[in-house]
Amino acid sequence: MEKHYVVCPYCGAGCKFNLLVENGQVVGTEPLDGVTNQGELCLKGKYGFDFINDTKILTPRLYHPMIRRHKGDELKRVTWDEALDFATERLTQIKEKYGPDSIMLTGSSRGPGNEANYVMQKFTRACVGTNNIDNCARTCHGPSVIGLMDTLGSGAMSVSIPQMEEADCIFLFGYNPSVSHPIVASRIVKAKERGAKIIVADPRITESARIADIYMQIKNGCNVAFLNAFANILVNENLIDKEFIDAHTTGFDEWWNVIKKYTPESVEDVTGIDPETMRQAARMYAKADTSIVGWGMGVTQQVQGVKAVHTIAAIACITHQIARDHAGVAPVRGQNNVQGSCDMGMWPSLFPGYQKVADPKVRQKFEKAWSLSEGTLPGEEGFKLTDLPGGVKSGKIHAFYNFGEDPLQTEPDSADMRETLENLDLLISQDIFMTQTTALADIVLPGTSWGEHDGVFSASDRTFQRFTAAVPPKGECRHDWEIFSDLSTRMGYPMHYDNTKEIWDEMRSLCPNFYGATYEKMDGVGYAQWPIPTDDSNGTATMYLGGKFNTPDHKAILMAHEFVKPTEMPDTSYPLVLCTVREVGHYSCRSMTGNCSVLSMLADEPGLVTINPLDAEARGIKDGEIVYVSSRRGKVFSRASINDRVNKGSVYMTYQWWIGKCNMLTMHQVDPLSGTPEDKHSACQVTAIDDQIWAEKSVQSLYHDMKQALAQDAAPQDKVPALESAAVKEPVPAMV
Ligand SMILES: Nc1nc2c(c(=O)[nH]1)N[C@H]1C(S)=C(S)[C@@H](COP(=O)(O)OP(=O)(O)OC[C@H]3O[C@@H](n4cnc5c(=O)[nH]c(N)nc54)[C@H](O)[C@@H]3O)O[C@H]1N2
Ligand SMILES: Nc1nc2c(c(=O)[nH]1)N[C@H]1C(S)=C(S)[C@@H](COP(=O)(O)OP(=O)(O)OC[C@H]3O[C@@H](n4cnc5c(=O)[nH]c(N)nc54)[C@H](O)[C@@H]3O)O[C@H]1N2
Ligand code: SF4
Ligand SMILES: [Mo]
Repeated sequence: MEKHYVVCPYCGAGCKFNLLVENGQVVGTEPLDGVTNQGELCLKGKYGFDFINDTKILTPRLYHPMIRRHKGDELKRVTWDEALDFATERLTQIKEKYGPDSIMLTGSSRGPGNEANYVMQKFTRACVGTNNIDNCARTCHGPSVIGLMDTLGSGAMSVSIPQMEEADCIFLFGYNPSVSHPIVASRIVKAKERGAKIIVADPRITESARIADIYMQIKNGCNVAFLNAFANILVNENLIDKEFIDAHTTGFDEWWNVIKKYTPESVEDVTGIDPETMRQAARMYAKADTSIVGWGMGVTQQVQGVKAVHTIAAIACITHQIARDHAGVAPVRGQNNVQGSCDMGMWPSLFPGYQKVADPKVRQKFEKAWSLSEGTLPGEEGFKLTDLPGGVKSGKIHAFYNFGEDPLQTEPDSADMRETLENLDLLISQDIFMTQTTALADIVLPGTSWGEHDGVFSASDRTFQRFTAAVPPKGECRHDWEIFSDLSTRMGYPMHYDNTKEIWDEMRSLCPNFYGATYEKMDGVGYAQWPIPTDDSNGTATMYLGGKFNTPDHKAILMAHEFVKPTEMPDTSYPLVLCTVREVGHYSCRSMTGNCSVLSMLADEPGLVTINPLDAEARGIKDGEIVYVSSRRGKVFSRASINDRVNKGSVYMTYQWWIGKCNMLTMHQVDPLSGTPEDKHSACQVTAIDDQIWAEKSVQSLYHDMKQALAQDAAPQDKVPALESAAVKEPVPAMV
């Protein structure tokens, strides 16, 4: 049996393991002693591998390039030459007619790795000539990156994942690690066993809430009010470090001018938290020797996402629970390589290594390295991923190159997103599976999968780790970085690399903070944690040691904001809050987990809508029944899961499902400071369905039809047998 070391392609915990290969097929996994996982794996790491083998459980792998020459044509299998020549012709036409900024691209935070993303952003900037490049961090921890850069000077976790086990207090705010990052959750359990205090603030009673010393069941959408009150207690009870504030921060007086009004009593209506409980939590956090505050989508997918992050940073700074080992801020990044996409400059204002496109000196450096004449690289910030719908409507964006994302499943307001994608002059999709987005593409480019290529991923805590190919590429699939280099060359900007190491070495030569992260250092279970300017260590576990922040004067900037309510509050038509969260066994658009034999058995369509027993009873809904969930944007089937661990007045859906697609219901309303959608808060209604037999059949037939349509798109020449449709006696919700 062959063994090849990899880093997990699911969450950002960065677990290392071997892929076990027999007769050219991946047959299993074996945990390794990686720096973050130390021999442990969660169920996705253990069982999430066989999608590589093209199980066709959900959708087929893409094996060959395809194009549709004219809108409305069927996708047709073509050679690589035909596909890339067609892409060259269409992109060049659009660039000449509407300018380079009419083309938008997005990087992939999943399987491809840092090298492919580096090459894609180089193609975007040097060949297309635009900064319109982004990645799914926009819908995710974008507010953490921006909020922390504003206040501390760097957008990443200030501590490392292993340090979470060593802290004396862990405060989890809008973050559910037992589902999202099980190996981080296991470290939190170990910290608890060691005697650490756990504080949780979340509207749902999560697994972490069950082991918490203080659990606060906050109201949905109250974050800035809650954090302001928490900060208010810290100052009023003198739980702050005045010396640290004076020496290492600026703006305290203006900050306090806002915060001083927010006593816990004054916002109790908004937060739902008894002031005395909040006081105890504030004391616990501030008085512990070392505290880490961890947060997730409960903070960022809100209209005040960046503002909440500013306040969290301020709380850590005024208590000096930062800039020391085991004390700091932990926005634990979601996707396995979303930290990496940001590291590689898949961001409309940043080159690789967080170097600003607006800085002429930085542009000159990249122009020289990329053999461009001076003044060629654009200096204006490009479009964000969530600018796509507006950009297409206003005629500013004409082409979209989608690399390893599935916006039709994962962006809000799917009906509007479908219209956006259909109205583009050109949609290119480069994926490993036939996804809903790829099915709409004019050009489909099949990349090799994780397991079939080499590269480096960045874990959530800035740890670079290498992963290697276990099996050869399937069909005609090519490495993502080869596809970009070939296309760029055809478009007149030649690029050639022989392997990922060449790309990596070019990248680190241009990024001072990554320079010491050599391939040699990252062999096997080796790793490199940035900042790592030189080659003589494994890098930096704790940032800002001694209070030296990455701002121009090395001082943290304290920022405070007034609380504003979420955009769409419940009313008589839509009386419930819809909050969208995660499914433990499935991952994002589920193209990968849905094709794994073990994981696909854990949960299936139409997914669940979790509802409090009182809300279910008021609607005559029984546990396990199919129901309708509707909002101003649409109506879908889901299955009721009655559970008193969710608060009354709110329901929770996961975003993995096609039939029970919560993004049919969410709205395209974003945090103006980051462009991040307000996925955690919109208004909805849940209604019972009398005829359950009809509802079950409708779900099955819709699901079957979608699977069949995607299989047909992936292999237009193969006929897929039809299944008898359910008798439809009333129109079923429209699917997109
Ligand atoms: N199994 C699995 N794991 C995953 C993923 C997956 O799809 N499946 N996705 C990955 C990705 S991309 C990411 S970004 C991470 C995300 O990981 P998390 O950040 O844990 O994501 P969520 O579960 O969406 O939201 C976290 C919590 O926010 C709470 N919340 C909701 N509204 C509010 C509020 O107003 N205030 C506060 N304070 N809390 C609130 C929710 O109840 C939820 O428990 O997970 C990663 N891990
Ligand atoms: N309602 C709601 N919506 C949400 C969220 C929510 O909480 N609620 N969360 C948001 C968050 S935090 C995130 S991060 C986004 C995630 O949104 P996406 O990034 O769209 O989701 P993924 O499933 O990670 O998409 C990865 C795609 O890359 C493909 N892929 C994997 N490996 C490779 C490879 O090696 N090469 C190529 N070319 N393709 C590859 C996969 O098949 C898949 O189609 O979803 C967001 N959407
Ligand atoms: S915790 Fe995350 S990185 Fe680790 S095995 Fe599970 S999904 Fe993979
Ligand atoms: Mo994410």
